[in-house]
Formats: sequence, structure tokens, C-alpha cells
Amino acid sequence: MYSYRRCPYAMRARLSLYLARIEFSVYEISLRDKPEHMLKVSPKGTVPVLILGENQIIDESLDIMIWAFSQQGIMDKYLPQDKKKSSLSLINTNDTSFKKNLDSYKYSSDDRKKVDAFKKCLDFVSELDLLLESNEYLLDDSPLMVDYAIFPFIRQFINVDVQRFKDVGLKKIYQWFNRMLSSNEFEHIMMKSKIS
Ligand SMILES: N[C@@H](CCC(=O)N[C@@H](CS)C(=O)NCC(=O)O)C(=O)O
Repeated sequence: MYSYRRCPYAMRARLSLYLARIEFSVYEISLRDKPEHMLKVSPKGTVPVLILGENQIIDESLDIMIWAFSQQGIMDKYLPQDKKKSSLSLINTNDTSFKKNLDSYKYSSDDRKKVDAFKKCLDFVSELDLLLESNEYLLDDSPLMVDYAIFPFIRQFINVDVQRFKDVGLKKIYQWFNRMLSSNEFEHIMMKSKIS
């Protein structure tokens, strides 16, 4: 898999392969100097790119997750039918509006824009915090695809300014974040080894 260690999309893909116990080699790329072969097999130039064979690649992180779960017959465990619609809807909000606001929060040099983006991000994060009133994880008492898919982005959001986030007082999501952060699976996929 062509990957980039700190990319949240690549993290969710690596997490799903780890959960499915699928062995894979990680080829860590530089986003500024992408390998020719990667661009040849996936011209859109984003990571992760999972190479299954000569003419078979998967270059969307959610498709990699779904492929990994289906390979091992653990789709029902991580994306149960009765939670499919709500899982995909949360992931979609994460990948569209939340990601856009997260980028403005992270990269804006204008303080007013930054604060505005932070508040917009909080709308989604508060929604997640509310879900955690009912379960240990977002939609269940054990982590599902939705937790693994969203966590890397919430991690980025909190890490921009941990104190600013803590001052808001969203305790449940902060506990969830710490639980996901210290999980074996996250520690494993962040290890600096080439082979997983
Ligand atoms: N929709 C893609 C998005 C992947 C994506 O945008 N990855 C970023 C890194 S976090 C990337 O490769 N960007 C290309 C670049 O920066 O040149 C997916 O889910 O796999």
C-alpha cells in the first residue's frame, strides 16, 4: 500500500487492514515527490493506494476499509446492517463539511477565520459527543467502522490546540479520543516499521 503515515485517510485504511488481519507492506511516500508507479496505477495522486495485483488497485480509503472487512467476513461486526445508514452518514459529514472546516481551522492565518472554522468543527464534534451519552463508542459499546474512519480526523482537530479543545468541555468525545488513541490497533498502525 502506498501510504503516508500522518494522512488520516491512510490511517483509516491501515486500521481496517490491521483489524482484518490482512498482511500488507507499507510504502511510505512523500506527498511532494510521489512515486511514478503510484501515479501510473492511480493518476489522481492521493494516498492510500492499495495494490492487490497487476490490474487491481483500490485508491479510496473507504473502499479499502470495506474491502478489508468483506475479505474476512467481519463486515457485520464493523458495519452492521442496522447501523449502516447512520455510520455512512456520519462518515460522509466527516469527509465533506467537517474536513473542509478542519482544513480552514488548521491552515488559516486569519484569526477570525480560524475561530469561525473551529466553531463550525465543533458543531460536528458536539453531535458525536452527544452520541457518546448512550454508548462507549459512537454507535455501539464496541468500536465500529465509523469510529475508525472518523477518529484520525478528530485527532487532527484536537491536536491543533489541545487546550482550546479542552476548554470547551466536551468530555465524552475527549474520553473516546483517548481510548482510540491508546488502542492497540492505533499504536500498531503508527509504528514506524515498513512492514505491517
Ligand atoms: N478520497 C480520498 C482522499 C485521500 C487524500 O486526500 N489523501 C491526501 C493525503 S491526507 C492526499 O493524498 N493528498 C494528495 C496531495 O497532497 O498531493 C480517500 O478517501 O482515499
